[in-house]
Amino acid sequence: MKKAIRSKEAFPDIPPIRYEGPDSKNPLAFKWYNPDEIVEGKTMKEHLRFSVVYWHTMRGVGSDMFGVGTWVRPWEDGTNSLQMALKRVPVLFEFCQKLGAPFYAFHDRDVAPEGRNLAETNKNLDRVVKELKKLQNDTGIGLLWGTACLFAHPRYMHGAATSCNADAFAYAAAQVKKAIEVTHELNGAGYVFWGGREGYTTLLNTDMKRELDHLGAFLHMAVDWKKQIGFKGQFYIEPKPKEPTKHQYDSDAAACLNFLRQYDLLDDFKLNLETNHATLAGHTMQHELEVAGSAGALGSIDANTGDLLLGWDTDQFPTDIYLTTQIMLTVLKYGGFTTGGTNFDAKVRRESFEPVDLFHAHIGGMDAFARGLKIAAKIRADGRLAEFVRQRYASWDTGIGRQIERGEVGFVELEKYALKMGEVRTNQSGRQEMLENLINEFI
Ligand code: XUL
Ligand code: CO
Repeated sequence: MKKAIRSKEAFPDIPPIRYEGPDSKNPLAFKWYNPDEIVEGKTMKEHLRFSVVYWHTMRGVGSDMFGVGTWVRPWEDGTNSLQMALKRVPVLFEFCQKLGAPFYAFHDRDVAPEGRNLAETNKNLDRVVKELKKLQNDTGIGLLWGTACLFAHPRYMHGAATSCNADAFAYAAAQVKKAIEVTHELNGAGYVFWGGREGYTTLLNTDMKRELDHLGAFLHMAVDWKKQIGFKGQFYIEPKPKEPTKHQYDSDAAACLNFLRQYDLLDDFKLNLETNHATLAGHTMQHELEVAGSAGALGSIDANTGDLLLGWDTDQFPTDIYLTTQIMLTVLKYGGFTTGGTNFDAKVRRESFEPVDLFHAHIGGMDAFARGLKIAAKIRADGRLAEFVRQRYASWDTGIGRQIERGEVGFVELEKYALKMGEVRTNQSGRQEMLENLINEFI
């Protein structure tokens, strides 16, 4: 741990969070996340690559559709000024440092306020980026990914890259150009495109084909710019089916992959998958990870969880060990994170209004993922689950199965084979219940 980053701390009563093991009763200690512990040949820190988000943790206020903010943040002065933006930077780094989170993520407008025009806005951003860079260097904490907020300002009410208004498209292009530049300046490991309003609220007023063509063109411009400035970070698309729009074009992993393929962008993008977005799409997170992983596009995750009894994006901190086990099983299966990480796109509840709640929330999420990682590694070392799946497909390893997979036979040969074979031999039971019991042996 490097030196404390300033004399006047934002969280003076909170010590650096340490690993104390499963028997600890200290709520401000890790029970499972032991950063230097080796799992499958890498430290937990290297596997999980935890990241804190600027938007919820630094800019959230605890408001909802029915009420104003409730969160007490003593360092805030109540303004969205450049001065306040600068004062907020060391708070974020103190938080990450005390928590032991190696990364953070932001939208351009989370870190710096808009000015009277784009030039002034860019100047504000440059000023704050200078500060972010300084504190990154002082603390060793890095930027997991940057992104542009293309959904909050009224100019984007109809969308940004998919707006009916060409001027809005142009403004968004200028904004993303700058956001990629500052992400590059901060040595970001990636850059995310989440299409907040890239969708529609009614098809009565929407030319879907034209909007999708524009989105494809926009992303090509972003790829061109990335290459031109030499930014080596990974581009991601973050799927979400709805909210704030009724339908978002990047609705789920499969829709994103299809879009990227259709517009010849597959080589330049991976996916950043968020649990609550998966559930809003009617999928499990494991499904989304599997769809991305099997296409070679599993990039990063936004770690949170929804409430299945509520139909919206509650962005709660993940605490369900079964969920984190499933996530880590799939992440490990596809080789683990490289540029990506476990980014807590999650917020404390409106009633959890004290600064210390930010620590409880992140500690819980980190411990849940550490536990999921350890359980997943044990299931993999045990090997019974993988062996069951391998056995289930054994008919493809020899004989006619192998010939089909190798493309050596077509309908004519298969008809001949079926006529000779008689009835299909019964295969093994799917054993779902047995496998569910097997997973529970490890939890
Ligand atoms: C919104 C969401 C975004 C993205 C970044 O649901 O997840 O915060 O992660 O724009
Ligand atoms: Co997200």
